[in-house]
Amino acid sequence: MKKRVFTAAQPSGHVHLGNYLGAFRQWASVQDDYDCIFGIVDLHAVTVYQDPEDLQKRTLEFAAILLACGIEPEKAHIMVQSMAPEHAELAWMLTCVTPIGWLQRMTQFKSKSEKQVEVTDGLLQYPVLMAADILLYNAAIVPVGDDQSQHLELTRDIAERFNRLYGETFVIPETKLPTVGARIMGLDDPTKKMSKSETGAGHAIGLLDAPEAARKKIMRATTDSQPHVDFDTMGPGVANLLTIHQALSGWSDEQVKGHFQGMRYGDLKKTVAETVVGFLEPFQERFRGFYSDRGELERTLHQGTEYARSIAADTIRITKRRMGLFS
Ligand code: ATP
Ligand code: LTN
Repeated sequence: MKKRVFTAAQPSGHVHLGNYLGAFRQWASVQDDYDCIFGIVDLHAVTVYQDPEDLQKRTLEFAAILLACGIEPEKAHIMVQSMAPEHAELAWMLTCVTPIGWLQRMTQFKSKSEKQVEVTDGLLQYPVLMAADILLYNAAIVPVGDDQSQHLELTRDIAERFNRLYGETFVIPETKLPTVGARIMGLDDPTKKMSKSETGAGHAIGLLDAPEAARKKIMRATTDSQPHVDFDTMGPGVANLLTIHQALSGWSDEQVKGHFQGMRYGDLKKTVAETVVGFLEPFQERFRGFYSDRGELERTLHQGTEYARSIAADTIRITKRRMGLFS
C-alpha cells in the first residue's frame, strides 16, 4: 500500500514563485509514488480577515493553479478544507490536549500577531487546525517549505501527547523539505521570505503576474554594492536570484558556478528574468485552460473532498471513541 501524503496551502493573497518552488512543484513530483491529498485550506485563510467574494474566487483560482503546476486529479486528490467539517471537529479535540504555551511560542503566531490590531483566537489556534489536517488522514509524509517546520514539530508533539493520554491513535508524520528552493526570499528585501502577505510591488513574483511585469521586478531586485557575482562574498539578494535560477533550470552547483562566477549583476538579472519568463508563459497558458472550465474545476474539488472525507470519517470515529465521546 502506498504511504499517504497530506499537504496544503491557503487561498489567500497572490500565489508566488516561492510557493511553486518551495511547495507545489514538490506536490506534483510525489503524486506518482504516494496516496496524495492536497488541501486548499480556506479555514486557515480566515484566521485573518478575507473579503468573502474574493476568498471564493481565489479558492477556484488556486485549484486551477495547482492543476497548472502538474497535479493530476486522476492521481492526487485536491480537497477544500471548509467542505470537510471533520477538520474543525478534530481540531477541537486536539485543542483540548494542547498546552497554550506551545501555541504562544510559535514564531509564525508571533510575527503574524504583530501585524494585527486585534489578535484573534483563530490565529493562536491555527497550528492546531493544521495538526488536525494532517492527523485526520494519518499522513506519513508532509511536504512543506522550511517556514512550516516548527508547525510540523508541534503536530508531532500533539499527536504524541494524544497517543500517550488516550492510546495509539495517530501516525506521527514526517516533514519533507525540498532540496533546492526551500526558501525563496523577497526581491525587494532578500532578508525576508517571499510571502503572499507582503504587499510591496517589487516583493514577489506572482505566478499570474504578466511576464513582462515579472521581468521588471527581477531587473529591479535588490542585490549589493559589488559589481559582479563572486560566490565567496555574495550577499543574500544575489544568492536568492541564483537559487531561483537553479531551481527553475535544474542546473547542478558546478554548472551554476561555472556560468555565473564573475558575471555582472545586470547580465545575471537578464538571465534569471529570461528563465522566469520562460517558465511563466507556458504555466499561465495551462492555468487559463483549467480556469476557464468552471464546471470541471468544481467537479474536481468535490470528488477530491469526497475521497478525503471518507478517510476523515474513520479517524473522527476512532478519536471520539478513544476520548469517550459519542459518534
Ligand atoms: P503567508 O506569507 O501569507 O503566510 P505564504 O506565502 O507562506 O503565505 P502559504 O499558503 O502559507 O503561503 O504556503 C504555501 C506553501 O508554500 C507552504 O508549503 C510554504 O512553506 C511554501 N512557501 C511559502 N513561502 C515560501 C517561500 N518564500 N519559499 C519557499 N516556500 C515557500
Ligand atoms: N500552515 C501552512 C498551510 C497548511 C498546511 C496544513 C501545510 C495548513 N494545513 C497541513 C501542510 C499540512 C502554511 O501556511 N503554509
